Amino acid sequence: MAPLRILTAVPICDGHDSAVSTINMELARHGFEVIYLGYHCPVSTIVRAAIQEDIHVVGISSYNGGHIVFFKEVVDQLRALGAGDVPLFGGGGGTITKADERVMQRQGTDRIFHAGTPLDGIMALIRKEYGRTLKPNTKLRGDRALARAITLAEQNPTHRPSPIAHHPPQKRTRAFVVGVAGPGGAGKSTLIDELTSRFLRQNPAGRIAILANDPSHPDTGGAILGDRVSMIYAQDDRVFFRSLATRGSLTGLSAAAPAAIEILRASGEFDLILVESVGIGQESDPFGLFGKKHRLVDAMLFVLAPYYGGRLQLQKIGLLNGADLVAINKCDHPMAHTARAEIAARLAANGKGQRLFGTVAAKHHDPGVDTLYAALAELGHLKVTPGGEKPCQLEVAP
Ligand code: B12
Ligand SMILES: Nc1nc2c(ncn2[C@@H]2O[C@H](COP(=O)(O)OP(=O)(O)OP(=O)(O)O)[C@@H](O)[C@H]2O)c(=O)[nH]1
Ligand SMILES: [Mg+2]
Repeated sequence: MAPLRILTAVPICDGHDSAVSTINMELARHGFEVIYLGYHCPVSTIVRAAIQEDIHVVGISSYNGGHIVFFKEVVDQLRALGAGDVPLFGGGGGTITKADERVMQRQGTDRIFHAGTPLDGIMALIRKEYGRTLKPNTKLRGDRALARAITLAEQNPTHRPSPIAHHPPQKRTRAFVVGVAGPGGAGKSTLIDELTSRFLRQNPAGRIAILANDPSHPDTGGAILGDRVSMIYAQDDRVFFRSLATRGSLTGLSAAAPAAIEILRASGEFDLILVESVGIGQESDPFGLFGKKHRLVDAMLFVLAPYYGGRLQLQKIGLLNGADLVAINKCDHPMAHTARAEIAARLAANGKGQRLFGTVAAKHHDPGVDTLYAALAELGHLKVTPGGEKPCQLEVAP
């Protein structure tokens, strides 16, 4: 059976994330895949993620005292969106009493794990009660149908389910597919979120899909799929976001990623599909840029931070030969100036007209990200609302 996928979150107006972090680590250690949303999460964010991630169960860690109302709202919204079969459990130490639990169960919550419950017991119960194989279901509609098609691809990466049968598109859009790769922690997810904000502003009716690959732990098979935590703008109904664990694939992508891209393309729903690789090093070619296998994407954005080492390390990064766009992110770092000069020289030596950008993804409205988005939109012939973004001078010509 494929690993259980669990969505965890802390409710809005609650910053107690220490308990859920412990639970997340324990879940991963027991071979579960955890999609973590972080703290201060509104109900709508949790419900949207539950649907798009096609998880087995939602787990909420709540300490702010609002659990009776909050859990009920999650159940109600899941039901309203045709996902009433998705179970919900939670914990909150001594703040959720046994009497509260009884009320919550009547309102649709499955169970509460109270203070003092041993972690091993929690894990064993989750495996026993919530482990099941998610099956094809022709009754599913919209994002849920799309999400289930990707789940089936994860179960059998060589099988190509027909998403159209499940998900008749309202319109037929030709998607521009961009691979986003780079070392772990360079800011890929943060940058994707900022690019998403520009897409949403400039395409008032368009949709964007994000496929975020994260590594499975080689020892346990579990995974913390944490790319959603870096996302602010991507918490929007016009964004379809799916996290994929690599499950032993060493390419930098889940083995199901090619099928997932195909499913998203074939749905006709999306103008832009961004595929984030796991944090990768010097020898990967996740998107098949160099001709040994089928090329998965229409363009590739390589993201790196200024502290990559030195010139020699740059020479070793093969993807710098194939990237269409290169972003030096974290340009607020003191080494950014040197990095720009070194990378510009590296790209100039390639002689392929690759474009280099300096970005600070951690800053909203960063002009470097504006310029990068403009270049991406131009490459993909994406709609750009006039006046949406002002040009800026940060681009470095290689
Ligand atoms: C640590 C802590 C903090 C830390 C938080 C650090 C962090 N990043 O999480 C700090 C010091 C920052 C803090 C701050 C505050 N805290 Co505080 N905090 C606690 C404390 C001591 C422990 C909570 C905890 O992490 N427990 C560890 C977990 C692992 O164990 P557990 O709670 O027993 O949970 C078990 C199960 O429920 C289960 N579980 C829990 N969650 C989940 C989720 C899933 C999916 C699953 C499967 C299982 C599960 O796991 C455990 C297994 O045994 C509690 C008191 C207490 N003893 O519970 C107060 C407590 C929660 N805090 C409280 C308060 C009031 C606050 C503040 C508002 C204080 C203030 N005035 O500033 C702030 C608010 C912060 C914010 N932004 O939200 C109150 C809440 C009262 C209420 N709701 O009515 C408590 C109860 C203290 C009290 N008695 O007054 N707090
Ligand atoms: N100072 C600074 N920090 C940034 C910038 N962009 C992202 N970060 C921070 O860098 C950390 C990693 O960012 P992510 O977006 O998660 O990086 P990632 O490349 O997606 O990471 P993986 O998916 O784990 O490989 C986060 O704490 C971000 O807030 C930036 O421009 N400047
Ligand atoms: Mg990431």
